[in-house]
Amino acid sequence: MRRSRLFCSLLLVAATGLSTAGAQSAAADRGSPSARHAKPIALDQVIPAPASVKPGKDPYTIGGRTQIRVPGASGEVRRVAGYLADLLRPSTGYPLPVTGKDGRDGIVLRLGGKDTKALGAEGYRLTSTRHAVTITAARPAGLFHGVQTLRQLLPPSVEKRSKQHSPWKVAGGTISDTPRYGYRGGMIDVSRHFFTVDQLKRYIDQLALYKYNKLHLHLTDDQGWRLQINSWPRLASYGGSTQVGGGPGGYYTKAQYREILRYAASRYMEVIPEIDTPGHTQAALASYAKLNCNNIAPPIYTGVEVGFSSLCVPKKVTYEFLDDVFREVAALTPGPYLHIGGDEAHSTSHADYVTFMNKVQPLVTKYKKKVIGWHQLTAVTPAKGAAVQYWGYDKTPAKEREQVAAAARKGAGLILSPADRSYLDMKYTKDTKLGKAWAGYVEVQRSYDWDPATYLKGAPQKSIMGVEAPIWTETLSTNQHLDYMTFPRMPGIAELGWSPRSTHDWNTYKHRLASQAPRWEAMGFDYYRSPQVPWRK
Ligand code: TNX
Repeated sequence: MRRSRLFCSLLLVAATGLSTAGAQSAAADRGSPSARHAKPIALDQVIPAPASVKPGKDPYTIGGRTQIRVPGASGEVRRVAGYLADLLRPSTGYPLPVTGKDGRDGIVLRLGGKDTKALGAEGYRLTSTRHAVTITAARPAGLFHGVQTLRQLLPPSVEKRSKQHSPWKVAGGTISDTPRYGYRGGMIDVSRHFFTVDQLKRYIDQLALYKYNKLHLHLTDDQGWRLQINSWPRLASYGGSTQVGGGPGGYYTKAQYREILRYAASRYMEVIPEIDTPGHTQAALASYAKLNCNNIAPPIYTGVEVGFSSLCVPKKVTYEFLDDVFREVAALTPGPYLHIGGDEAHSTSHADYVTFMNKVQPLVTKYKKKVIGWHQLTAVTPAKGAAVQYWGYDKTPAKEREQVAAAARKGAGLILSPADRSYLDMKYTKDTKLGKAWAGYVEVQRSYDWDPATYLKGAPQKSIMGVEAPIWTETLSTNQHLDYMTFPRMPGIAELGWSPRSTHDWNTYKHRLASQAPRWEAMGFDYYRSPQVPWRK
């Protein structure tokens, strides 16, 4: 009897993640004297590292009478204030009313005003004094990013959804912060394994914590077509009916896709839909016999090989099909980009690939969208305004790299997602049970320690749009799987995209990263306990 009780309480501790929470946060949870006197988190401990930090004197303390002020604010600023209130109310237990009344105390979200121009579309300034924490920005996205910073300045237990007894102090001083790059993307492969709308919302929230602003959805591949297309209904109903391993798969109705977009937009994240072509198309080929050169529909695929399928390049119907798909996807998607894939088309001849891409890019621009393609797209001239996504790794031949750099010199934008740095599905070490290893093992330091500005030799600075962290899901099917591969690498890619190069330093970063763990635990996120990171026991 005794033994089983002990066992139960041990289980409980493990389930709440308290066993590995930082000593400081555990003390904070209990409201112990040491917690009450605990120093607030220093302003420069945030991930991604802020562009500029000036420490001040007294901290601000959120209390039972704190109000969230949005003086004279638009609906959008009120929404950001509401989002902040929803974050803070459960753990603080305070009412934190949102008010339009101006005042010098409380938490103040202020849009526009003098000196905000330089903050740009996404920057913010956070000033903390004894009386108030004020977040100022030129645009609502900046306020949202400022709120993420404020979150990280409060004790980790702020992330719990029940009342905690921490002193809710924010260190005094000023942060002025703007991103290094405008493109900071996360990609999730919903084809190999299907993830529900709620799972995507959870992933969006994880990305938003670290100021990502793009969500690239890999919607189609050999193993599943995941978006309803009215003019070709079997794509989703049949092509979406399974996944790797033969499970039931699934797809998003148009209403569900809009719901994902709406949720992403509420986190200031733009959705980039990908329809992968001409390879990675078995789900489409299986759904419609006429898309195949031999008019025979192959079986739907549930394995994990790549490079065996191709749309039929000579057939007219191929382009009618893509015209229909792009028209419907473009109509659903407010963002400027449509990703057309183009990777690993190993069963399309080079000549066919060139013919295909030259015909298909205009189908995207026709619907007023800009093209993004994986870097193989540089085998042709990318359309005007197009971006190419580099996913090479240390073994990528120099000739291939140079082809991409040359396209960038001619005006193509460049998104960097080197597989041996930013691929979240790569194993950390040989012992990692999940993931793949074709680009090598990617431990946390390797993932963090590179510079987007110099990574691709010969690419001009102005071509570099930013970075992306893709998570491919051949081996990943649950939230726990995603968490384990995402954390702790995803925050590092965020920092490469946001923070000035001058802040880049593994030896200080690894400590900042370690202090994120109690937050992940408070939110119920699993993570890989990398021996490279000095986690607090
Ligand atoms: C390469 S990266 C792929 C994907 C796989 C991934 C697995 C890219 C554009 N294509 O089809 O899922 O590797 O790591």
